[in-house]
Amino acid sequence: MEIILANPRGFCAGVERAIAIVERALEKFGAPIYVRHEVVHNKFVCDDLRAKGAVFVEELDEVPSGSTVIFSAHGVSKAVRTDAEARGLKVFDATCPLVTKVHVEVGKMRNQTREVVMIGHKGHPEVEGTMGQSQGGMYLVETVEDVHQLVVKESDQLSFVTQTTLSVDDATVVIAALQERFPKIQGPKKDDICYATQNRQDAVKALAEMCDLVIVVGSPNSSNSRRLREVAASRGVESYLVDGVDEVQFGWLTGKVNVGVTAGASAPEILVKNVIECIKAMSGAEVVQMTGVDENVSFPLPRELSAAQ
Ligand code: 0CM
Ligand code: SF4
Repeated sequence: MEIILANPRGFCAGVERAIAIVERALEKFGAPIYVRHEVVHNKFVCDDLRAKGAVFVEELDEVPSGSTVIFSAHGVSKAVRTDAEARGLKVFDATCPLVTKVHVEVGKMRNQTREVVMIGHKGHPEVEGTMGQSQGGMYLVETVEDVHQLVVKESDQLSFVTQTTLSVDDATVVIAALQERFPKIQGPKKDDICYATQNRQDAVKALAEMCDLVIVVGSPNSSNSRRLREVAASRGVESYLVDGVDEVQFGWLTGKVNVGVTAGASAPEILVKNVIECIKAMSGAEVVQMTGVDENVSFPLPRELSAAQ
């Protein structure tokens, strides 16, 4: 048996930055540091930060006034920013710059009095944050069916944006349906799916071609991790999402020749390493790395938390 590792996999630049913001804030100001929503959607990462003094909350009314709060990588609505200010909180913003880019686009579109259709998953914090860049004038669609049902005010004045972590293939189909129904709709060149999502989906497609089992390391609330499992499964390959090595089942390996392993953008490499070690121990498999694109992306920390300060 061979274990084939997808490349790239695991942490993206936005996740590295978001975790570093919490760690640096803890170092600089001491515990507790409040974090609005899981800073990234990974249980191991959040448990580790919690042990260091981070306190995760869902709403700002759980944060004592005068405290420091960090917004998660997924971004927040304008109302949340205003609320934080009104409560006198010190804010560090761990919103991924690629999510902020979409917020800025929405702002520009709304300033031109265009209505905006967002393609995304209902209830996801990134969708709530992006939809919350405007009071009204926005619509959410998830599927082609939603596009067919959509009622807008001015179909000649429409734009669209997307969640950053969608399935590239699913988004293409929904965008095509929007363009067919609203021929004048404007949008980004292709979509707003980020480089990390795109690259990890490309890698898992290549991986699935070579494997009869794919294991994706990531938490169940991580949108991009879930999409990786779906993409592999859509290639007809038995695929599982695991939060860690404890969830790997011996029975999955029976009769398999090549086992593919990858990880979502919020899953640390230590979890991948533990899964590999476990499969090796169970089966005596060899480990092979797939080649893939190099990612040389990094995002600076907020000035107050950067090393020079
Ligand atoms: O958006 P998603 O649920 O995939 O979030 P995540 O925390 O798993 O991954 C990183 C991000 C963002 C935005
Ligand atoms: Fe940013 Fe993409 Fe990573 Fe989300 S998955 S934090 S949008 S780089």
